[in-house]
Amino acid sequence: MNFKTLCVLGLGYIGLPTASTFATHGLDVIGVDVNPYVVETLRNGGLHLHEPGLRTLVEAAFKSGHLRVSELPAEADAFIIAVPTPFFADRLGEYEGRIYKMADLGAVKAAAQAIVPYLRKGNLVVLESTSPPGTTEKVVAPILERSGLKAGVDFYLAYSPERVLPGQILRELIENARVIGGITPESARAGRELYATFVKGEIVLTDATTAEMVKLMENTYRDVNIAIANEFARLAERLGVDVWEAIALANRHPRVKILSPGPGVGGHCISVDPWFLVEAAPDLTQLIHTARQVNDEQPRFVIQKVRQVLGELNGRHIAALGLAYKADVDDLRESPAIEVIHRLQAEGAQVKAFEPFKPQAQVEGVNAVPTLEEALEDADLILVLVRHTPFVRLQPQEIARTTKARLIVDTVNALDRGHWQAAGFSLFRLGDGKG
Ligand code: SAJ
Repeated sequence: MNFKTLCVLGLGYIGLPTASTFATHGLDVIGVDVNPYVVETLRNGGLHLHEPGLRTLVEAAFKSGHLRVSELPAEADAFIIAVPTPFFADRLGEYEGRIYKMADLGAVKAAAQAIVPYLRKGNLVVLESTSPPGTTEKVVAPILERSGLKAGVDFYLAYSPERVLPGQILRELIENARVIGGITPESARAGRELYATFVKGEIVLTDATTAEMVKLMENTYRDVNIAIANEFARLAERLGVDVWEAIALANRHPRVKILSPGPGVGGHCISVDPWFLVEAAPDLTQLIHTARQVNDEQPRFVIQKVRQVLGELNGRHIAALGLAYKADVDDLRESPAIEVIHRLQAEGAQVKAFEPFKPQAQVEGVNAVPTLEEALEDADLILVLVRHTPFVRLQPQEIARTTKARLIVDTVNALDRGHWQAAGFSLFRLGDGKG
């Protein structure tokens, strides 16, 4: 095994940085995407997604002469599949009256099929897409075997989850520990040889299904922990307690680390992946299922809070601060902030939203404005939905001069209550039952 050429299928948030990093480490990489817009944009020196440092990395990869992009795969020593695994929008599962979402493996199957004509003896194929347990062995292997070659005998096949945090992808890609699960031990070892090209974190080998499960466990663990934080916030409001204070105090216990409540769980990972475990065994996953429901319902509690502060919402003007799914990123996918805005509008509120990391954002059904001033113009209430650093740094005196609004609902504990009250604002925080 000595991997000199690599074909990466899927040039999204994971595939593109991965392809580029392999290229800058000397492998000849062909990056493949079925979306002609992605391929065209990259060929013309553009970038179809935003991630700190990615532009520099992609430019370096092209400059090295080791990266090219195409709509079709080509022969290579190794293949990496890094395509999305969303859930079906229109197909739901049901177990004892409880509805769950189901994984759509269409893109994984299509990518595996696309490799078949180019697969040769001795090649390595790695699936990186987050997938239900068993996908590598039961879904990907049979498709690749249409080539006439046998998985684990004629070619190596492994699963290796990406664990990088959006906003810190480039650093984490290299530094994080990497789990590689082979359908045979030799396949796992082949995977290690490939990733050792650039991974500085520890590389740990296991079997493919364990590696798939590990990835899902990581994100499910986080989802369940955020759900309990959100439930604590609801409880605190009812019981006259400030949840932010209570969490800070509880976290002084050496073995307690409660996460932060907020307007809900967004993004394309944590709000999706736990469903893969529910789908795998709906009879065994009540806690996981409930946590998903708790987090999905969180926008409703934000509306309730705004209604408490503002009264009737119909015709009232609200400045919504933040559209991204979490702090300091420009990614709007599955964003609870957008869900909150839609719900406010459904109740007749007039919402103007400002997203500092994507001031030109265009979101269906959302009036996104390019400046904070415009959002604040005729607002009756300021609603902070994302804990972006620029919001944490806002100066209350300055804002007091920009807007007539004196009511603030802060869903993410971004603003210091003392400072804002001193400047004449009434600040209400999600989860703060004290005021
Ligand atoms: N959130 C809270 N409270 C918190 C932490 C997060 O409400 O205390 C919300 C965020 O605002 C956001 C959502 O949860 O809406 C998810 O954000 P995140 O930062 O927890 O995670 P992601 O989705 O950006 O990235 C996760 C990471 N997984 C884990 O931390 C276990 C990352 O390492 C994975 O690689 C990524 O999912 C993925 O691709 O699966």
